[in-house]
Amino acid sequence: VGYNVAILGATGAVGTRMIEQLAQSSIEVASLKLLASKRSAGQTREFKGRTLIIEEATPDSFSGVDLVFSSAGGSVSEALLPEAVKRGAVCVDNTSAFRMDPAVPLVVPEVNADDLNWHHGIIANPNCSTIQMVVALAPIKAQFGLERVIVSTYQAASGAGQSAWNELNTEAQAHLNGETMDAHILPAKGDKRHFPLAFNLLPQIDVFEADGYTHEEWKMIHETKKILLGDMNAKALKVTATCVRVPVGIGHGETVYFETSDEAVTAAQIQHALANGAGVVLEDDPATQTYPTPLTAAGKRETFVGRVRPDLEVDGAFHMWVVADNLLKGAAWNAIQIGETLVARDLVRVSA
Ligand code: A2P
Ligand code: 11C
Repeated sequence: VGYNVAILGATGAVGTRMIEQLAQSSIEVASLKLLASKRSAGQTREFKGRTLIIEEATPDSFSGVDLVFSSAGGSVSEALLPEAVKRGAVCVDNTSAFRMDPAVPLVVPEVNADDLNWHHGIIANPNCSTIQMVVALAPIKAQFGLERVIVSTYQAASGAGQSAWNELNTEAQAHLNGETMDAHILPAKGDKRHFPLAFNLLPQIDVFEADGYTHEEWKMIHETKKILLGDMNAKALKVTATCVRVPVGIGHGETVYFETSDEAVTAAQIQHALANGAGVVLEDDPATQTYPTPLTAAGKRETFVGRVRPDLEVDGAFHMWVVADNLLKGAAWNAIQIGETLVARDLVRVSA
């Protein structure tokens, strides 16, 4: 009994946490394959007291596998996940490769779990900064309507992968030792120029689009529309984003301005909706300086919200501060939670 599971990208910042979250999940695992590049083949990792050997991922790695969790980069997903589906596996993909495919559900279980019902083998896990924002916005939208969102992000280095996180730590150490900081990865792997993140802020996450927005900002806009309204170009909700990398290891922060459809709604009503929202923890009390931070959110599965207050000039509009562990709710936990939901709804099968 149980499912034959594979984790693709098992050695990465997210893959490592997928192993941990799977071990703690309700999914019954009959067998687990840990897949990565040739570079890591032969290394070992622990799962529930057993030592597993990392294998190089190839199309045939997926023979006999029921459920795949993948976080090895978009091009790896594009090459291997269709092969896995051909072999009968259902894949939960943490990369952006398939998110905007209208035939692929983009799912945050607290928000749109019913979209899992129409999957054809691949389910996309949204971008980390999108996930925590929609978890906080969903209960507000459900009760008071939502017309406009303006978000600014404060994103941790680990969002760009283990190597970017290592780069931040090395730069910080070098700077404190009075040495020059060398940057090779951030702000965006493969872009022309690189800048240190330590003791700095980088207003660029991912590469620039022709319109002057970064691709991360593009994702936050279109993924939010697809998750909340079912259409990546929906006009009924206006969304815009500015994404900034900050010298934090784990935990993305976001300031979110939103306009509801109800001009009479109060901050207390918004706080009540958030306190009862699925996956949300409200930590909001200025009198006791209570609000979430990356350090307090790291290692947790929930999305934390504080600083809820009305806009002083626009009726029905509010500001809030949203924090979550980008590697857990933003990636590994949301993926495993999708897996748990697929199992609970008997959807771990590929249909035409
Ligand atoms: P490897 O460690 O062998 O390079 P991160 O997001 O933290 O940078 O991690 C990326 C993950 O994707 C790692 O597990 C990495 O494995 C894996 N990966 C990178 N390239 C490939 C590939 N061509 N095939 C399979 N896995 C890959
Ligand atoms: C970051 N949000 O912090 C990005 C990483 O689309 O899954 C996640 C990229 C993605 O750099």
